Amino acid sequence: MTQTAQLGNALQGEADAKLARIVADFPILARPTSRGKRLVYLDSAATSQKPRAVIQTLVDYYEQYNANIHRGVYEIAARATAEFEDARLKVARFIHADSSEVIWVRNTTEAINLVAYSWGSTNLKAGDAILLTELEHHSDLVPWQLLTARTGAELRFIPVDDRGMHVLDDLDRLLDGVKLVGIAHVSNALGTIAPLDTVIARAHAAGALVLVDGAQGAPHLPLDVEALDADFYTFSAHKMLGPTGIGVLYGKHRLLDAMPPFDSGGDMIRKVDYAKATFNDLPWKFEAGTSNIADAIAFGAAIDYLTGVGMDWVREHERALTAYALERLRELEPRGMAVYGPRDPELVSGVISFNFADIHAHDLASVLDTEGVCIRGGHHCAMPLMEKMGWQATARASFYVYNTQADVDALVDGLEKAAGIFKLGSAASARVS
Ligand code: C6P
Repeated sequence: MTQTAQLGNALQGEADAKLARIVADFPILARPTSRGKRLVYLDSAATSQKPRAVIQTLVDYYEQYNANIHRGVYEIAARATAEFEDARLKVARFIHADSSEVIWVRNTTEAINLVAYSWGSTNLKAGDAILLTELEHHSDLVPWQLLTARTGAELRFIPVDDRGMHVLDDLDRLLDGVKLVGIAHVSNALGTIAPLDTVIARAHAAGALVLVDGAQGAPHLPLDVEALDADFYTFSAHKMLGPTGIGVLYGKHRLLDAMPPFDSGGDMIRKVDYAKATFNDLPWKFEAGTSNIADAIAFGAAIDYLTGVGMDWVREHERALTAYALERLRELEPRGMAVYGPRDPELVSGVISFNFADIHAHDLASVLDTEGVCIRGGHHCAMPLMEKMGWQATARASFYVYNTQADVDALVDGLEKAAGIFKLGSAASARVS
């Protein structure tokens, strides 16, 4: 064996060992399904699994220092406050922001609604426009529909081509009169990575702000909001190894500072009399009422975990897995496999959407479930995109840190089984190519 081949084998061995260690950190992956199958979890775009460290952090909080924050002076209250604010610092470092710019919310959906109400109520009027893309999740569409309906502003869309790639030819014309651009970092339906640098630079040149829906971006791609120059960036902990019920709105300090509160009540005030109130500093101005303390702290543990694994490693692992999956799915093309979205693993992030001949995506998901393989079938909360593309539904496999080539093989085996059940011949044609 040559020295280069030896080095190659050693590196591969190290990579395999790292992946095996990661898989072992997720207790749910070691539990067989009720049919005695290995759990093959390919639905991380919906929600991710949780490593032991995150689960243990929740247990520790409730067993050792459960108390309300920013109020009590006793020991466990002080610890809860310190851990809660420390988790915010971890998030801030993870995305390269200042901790005053990290607002805890329930999830991406709430973060976008916060901006649509708070920023939108004071900054948008009839004659203005909001520009979205045709790839947006309902969470980055419906709040803007409601806002534009309230204000009389216009809603416009950056088109995508039949591979789900943004078409920017008309961008400058589309940006005329636009006050804010809302764009998904990564499409949950097709995996397309948005050309954020171009869109943000041209939006700013046209005087528009940019909100990036990072629900599928922050979990999978290295992120530096300062370098990106996004005005707002939103994400959910549950899609990045953390618990449900906690998420983040990042916003530039001067923008958040100028925005009125969204919710109001305790904790977000500085001084209150019977007639009026003044508000707390950032970030607490936007955090009314008792926060989701335990889940914020456990999100901090998820951030520690991802930092330990390394976000460059996460991206490279998912890129390689996507390349492998695209290759394996190609074997099924003669039987009607149609893969949607950009086919280049450089242009997508860990999501593969497809249809298999005439088998409905829900039927595919049900057959795969009997083999322990979890995928999502449906419209993926992107109904306008589905309609534009002429798809009733798609099947979607999505990857994360704990997925392996064996998981992709299990997916393909399950699809072979579905082909048998639905008696697909070798020359069946795809419903949509
Ligand atoms: N997409 C999926 O299976 P919440 O529910 O607020 O945590 O995230 C909403 C959301 C916003 N934007 C994008 C791009 C998303 O993918 C999601 C959630 C899940 O694709 C559930 S529909």
